Amino acid sequence: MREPVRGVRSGAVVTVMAAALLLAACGGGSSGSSAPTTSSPSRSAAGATTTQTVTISNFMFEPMAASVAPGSTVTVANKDSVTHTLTATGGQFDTGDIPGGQTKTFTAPMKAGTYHYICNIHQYMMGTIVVR
Ligand SMILES: [Cu+2]
Repeated sequence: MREPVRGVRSGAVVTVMAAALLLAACGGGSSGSSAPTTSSPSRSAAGATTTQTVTISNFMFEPMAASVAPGSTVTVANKDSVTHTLTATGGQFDTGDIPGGQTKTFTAPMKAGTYHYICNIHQYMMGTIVVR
């Protein structure tokens, strides 16, 4: 007659553990945000997307308006199969030729402001670097 007793006891232990798990889950949810942010780009106080990388694909810069910290190193990844450049129209920065599939970097200006750039090869390709 021991088996039914053991069955009841182990069932009670499982119930207690489940309750503890529920309590732990509830306790952790009150202060955290609902969306995990580990893989998202960090956000500046102004709400603009802050990035260290500009991607070129399909003859477009992404993001078209990248917010970066003064003097930061910005990586430009060319995902196209043709050569592009990222060249400031005011001459503040220029990656030079980035062959298809390759990556180059440039240094963002130290002075806060909005800097327009183009691809020197395809001058209809445009984007903006916002230093803040
Ligand atoms: Cu281009």
